[in-house]
Amino acid sequence: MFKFVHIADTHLDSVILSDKNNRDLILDSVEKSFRAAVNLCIEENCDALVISGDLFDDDHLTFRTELMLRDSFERLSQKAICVFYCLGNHDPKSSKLRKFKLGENVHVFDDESPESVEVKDEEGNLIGIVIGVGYASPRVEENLAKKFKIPKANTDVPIVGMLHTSLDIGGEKVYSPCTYQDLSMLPFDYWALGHIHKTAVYGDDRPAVFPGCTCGRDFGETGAKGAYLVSLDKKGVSTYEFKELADIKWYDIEADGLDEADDAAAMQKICADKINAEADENSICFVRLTLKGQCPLYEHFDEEARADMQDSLTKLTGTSVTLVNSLSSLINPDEYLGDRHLLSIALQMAKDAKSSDELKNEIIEIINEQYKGLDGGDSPEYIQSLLQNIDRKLCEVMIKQED
Ligand SMILES: [Mn+2]
Repeated sequence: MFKFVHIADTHLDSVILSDKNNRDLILDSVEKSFRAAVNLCIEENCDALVISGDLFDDDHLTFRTELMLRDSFERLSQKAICVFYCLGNHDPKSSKLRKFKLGENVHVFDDESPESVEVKDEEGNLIGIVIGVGYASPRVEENLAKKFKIPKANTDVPIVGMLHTSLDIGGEKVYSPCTYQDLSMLPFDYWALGHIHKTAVYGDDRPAVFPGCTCGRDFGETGAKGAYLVSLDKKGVSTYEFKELADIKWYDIEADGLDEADDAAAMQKICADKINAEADENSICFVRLTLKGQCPLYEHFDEEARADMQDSLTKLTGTSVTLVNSLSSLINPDEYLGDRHLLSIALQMAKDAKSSDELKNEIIEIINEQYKGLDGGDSPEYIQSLLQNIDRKLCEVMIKQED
């Protein structure tokens, strides 16, 4: 049996865009999540810790992180647990990261040609084979999965492939793009992948697994974060199980149903209920709550009110709340259509524009002439999004002017 903990994308020493208190808290949690992976290895009597790239965020390495890693690898070494670490796009071989000694028990895959390493138990018996590649530079357009070969060595033991890849999930094709098909063709028992910061599992009995990052650092990294505890047995049962490691959690949620919130207390209750229903009370939670839809408080909900509500929700829910105002007024534009006044004409024009490709093309032409190089500004989708709420905006502006 070959038992290990699989992590990826810890991004130690990341730049955190937050105030100092939160920044310290988040960096602490990122560090704690790595230590938690090490603890899990020791508690579960694992043979290895497998790190599938992006252990570091960039060239920056603090003394604190160096000391933490040395201590962690040393603790693993004392339990005869080895570490396999393949380089990703954030910590490639070309990185200017300050050099430091990792430890005798740490094997780094830093070459784009696959390297095979035998894993032995304390008696010297072969228990597994780890084959991995590492990024030479931050951009790897080549499909590195195609470079892996069927090992000639003893395959009575489980084989683990290590690769940092975007898989075929889309986006830029510079993170060793490959397909699950490329991976599943090889007789490997487990693919330890990294790169996407979400948990994703492909296949069942010989899975390719993204464990996700070990700890979320912003609202783009929501949900439970941690590691996979993997136990591979050629003759018996193999298992793999997600283990939460991070003590902080990020939530990006929306609150609507504010159409009857006619005072601050009513608004506070709806928001607090929404947060309490979602936030994990056993974690330190960061919640971005976007207020959407029609609300009678729309006109009074200015920046000061938003900040007040954000503070009160932070205190009330025990989470760290970031409140985003996307509220709209109670106005129903359809009520003003078909009358003989300026607003009605403007609304009709907006309505026509929404359904007229000709008009959209005309707008695109104007944008191209006047705002050359505007990122995505000339796409029909962008124009459509601009037109989405234009009727409501027209009502707000023109009715206010009439008052
Ligand atoms: Mn990456």
